[in-house]
Formats: sequence, structure tokens, C-alpha cells
Amino acid sequence: MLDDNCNFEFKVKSLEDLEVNEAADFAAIFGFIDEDNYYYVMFNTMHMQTAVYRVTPTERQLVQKRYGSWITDNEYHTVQLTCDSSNVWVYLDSTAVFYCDSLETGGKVGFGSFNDAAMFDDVIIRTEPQQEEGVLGDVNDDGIVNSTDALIILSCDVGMDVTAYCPMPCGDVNLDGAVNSTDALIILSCETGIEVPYPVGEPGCPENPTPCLGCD
Ligand SMILES: [Ca+2]
Ligand SMILES: [Ca+2]
Ligand SMILES: [Ca+2]
Repeated sequence: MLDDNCNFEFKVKSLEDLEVNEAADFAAIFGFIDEDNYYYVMFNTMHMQTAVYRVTPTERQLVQKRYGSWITDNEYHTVQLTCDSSNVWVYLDSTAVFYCDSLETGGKVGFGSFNDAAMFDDVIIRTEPQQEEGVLGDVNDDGIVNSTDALIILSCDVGMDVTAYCPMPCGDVNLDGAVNSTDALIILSCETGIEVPYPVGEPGCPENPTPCLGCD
């Protein structure tokens, strides 16, 4: 089960004899809640049969059709779907085939066909990368910001080997793009109760500040 955002890709080839079967198809499913509630996009050999449909408990609704034949050989092609909570974008070999809005796309994704043979491979479902947060100032990642963190930064600043804590993005507590003794001083000030105008101890660290000497 996925959340509202989908990023789904697979390779597919038709196993039908396209000289004989003029309506060979394969399909991708999205927004699947149950067998009475889902969407599918069908690619078809036949003109005007490539379309997005919504299946409901009472009927199959046409959402959008596309001109032309979209299955023209028995080679592998890449189908890609991306969706957010109400839009879906469908690509075939990087060509945009459909954009549909105002859908209810939250649900499972899948692949199949309407009534023909096809082969599927290399299925990829991408999810949002987990944000590795970290706490500003907590360079040794022990959950607290204190003089130990300041010491690590100071050691690093004079070129001592502190590789275990590198690249140390949480060390740039004044958010000026560099990790150095100024940051260590701010952490020490913080520890002694001096108020500093930086979110020391809060979740979230800057991206890729210039590392201190010992991390370089
Ligand atoms: Ca068919
Ligand atoms: Ca710490
Ligand atoms: Ca800094």
C-alpha cells in the first residue's frame, strides 16, 4: 500500500501476435482500493483504445482517451506512473501519454492486461527518501548538545582526525555554511545558559556545510 504519492515504473512487452490481434493491450493499475474501486491505464494497439478508466462499483468510467496505436511491436517498453493525491502522469518510454487531474489516486499500484498476454519485468516502486534529520549542534549524534560536541568541532577545526563524526553537517550551528570554532563557541555558550540566536538543539541541520579541517 502506498500513500497518495506514487512513483511506479515497469517494463512490459506484448506477447500477442500483432498481425492477428488488432487490439492487443497491457495495463497499469493505480489508486486501487478494492476490486470495485480503482483506476487503470490501458495501452492498446487499436486506435482510440489507449485510455484511462475508473472502475466503480456500478460502472467503468472513461477518464481520458488517447489517439493512435501505442503498442506497435513485441519489444520491452517502459511504463511510468507518477501521482500525487489528485493527479496522475503516465509515460511510455518517457513520452507523456496522459495527464489526469481531479482523481482519487490514493491506493495500490499494479500491472496487468485487459484480455491479452504480456510480460512484465523490472518493477520499480520509489518512495520518498527518509529525511535524516539530526539535531543542530549534536555532532556525535547522542541526542544532546553539550561541550563534547564543541570539543569535537574544535578538534576538527585544528585538523585532528574526527572521521567518525564526519561530515558533521549538524556542527554548523550558526548556519553560515562552515563548521569551525565559532560554532564550537556557540555550543559552549549555549551550555552555560547564554541565549544564542540560533536553533541549537532543534531538529534539522544544514545541507553540506564546508567541513572543518579534520573532516576534509
Ligand atoms: Ca485486448
Ligand atoms: Ca552530542
Ligand atoms: Ca558555522
